[in-house]
Amino acid sequence: MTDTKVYFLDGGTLLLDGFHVFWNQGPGGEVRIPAYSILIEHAEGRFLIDTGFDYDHTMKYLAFEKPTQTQDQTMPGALKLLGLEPKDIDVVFNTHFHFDHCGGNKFFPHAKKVCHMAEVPQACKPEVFEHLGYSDLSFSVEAAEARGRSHELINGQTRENTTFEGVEGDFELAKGVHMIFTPGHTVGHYSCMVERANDRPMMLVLDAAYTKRSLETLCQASFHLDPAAGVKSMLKVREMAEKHDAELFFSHDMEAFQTYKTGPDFYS
Ligand code: 5PN
Ligand code: ZN
Ligand code: ZN
Repeated sequence: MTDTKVYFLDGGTLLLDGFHVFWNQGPGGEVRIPAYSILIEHAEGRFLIDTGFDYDHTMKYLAFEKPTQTQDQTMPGALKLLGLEPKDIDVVFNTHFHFDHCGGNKFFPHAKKVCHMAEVPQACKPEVFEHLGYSDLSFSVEAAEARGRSHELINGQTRENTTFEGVEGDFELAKGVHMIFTPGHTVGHYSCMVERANDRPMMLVLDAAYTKRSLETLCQASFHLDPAAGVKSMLKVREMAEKHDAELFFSHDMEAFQTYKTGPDFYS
């Protein structure tokens, strides 16, 4: 039995105002944040958690975020650094459908797709203030049709190859890969804790807390559905991380990300 390996797939950067990263706290000003996906190589298969942003989509709908993405930071490019191709991925799990987490789904028509059962319906009919977050609909024929954007499906997506298995609550995606339901940021957001054979578990906080400071001060991003639920989810992540002595990894913290292993380097 092979030990589980965790790879961070660098997906480039986006620019946000400090008041978006730290809701009602700031300080304001330009903050460049990383975006990444996570590959879990497991005895039960290759699991990809999120798929980053699509550069062209971001330039079309969110050009003010001044995206940067090299070839090596595209989904196929990042996998190639590990000697892999999109077809090598067995399961894609989307923590939520914000554009910076599902832009590369189009490269995985063959993979099994899993997400919270309420996320696709929410992407089909988001709250008015969620439209920009749920702007990349290339992950789902159902969502693109519901939003009148079927013309953006140019990668051979079909209902069949963009259908998700819906899950709810806390569950194990594979042995030792614990999906933790952390709603608030979105209706069906998940964080993930991965057990390792010879080291502390990894707590992948995802967008429940963009940065280390966010979790420490319970300050969520301004992009959220339910801020009170978001605070509860941050407390849940803190408690679980403490209980299991887990190492914390944040979704959009440039200072922290610069210390993470990326490319062919992995955690095990
Ligand atoms: C990086 C980023 N930019 C904008 C939005 C948004 O409107 O909802 C989520 C989000 C982002 O993660
Ligand atoms: Zn998000
Ligand atoms: Zn995000």
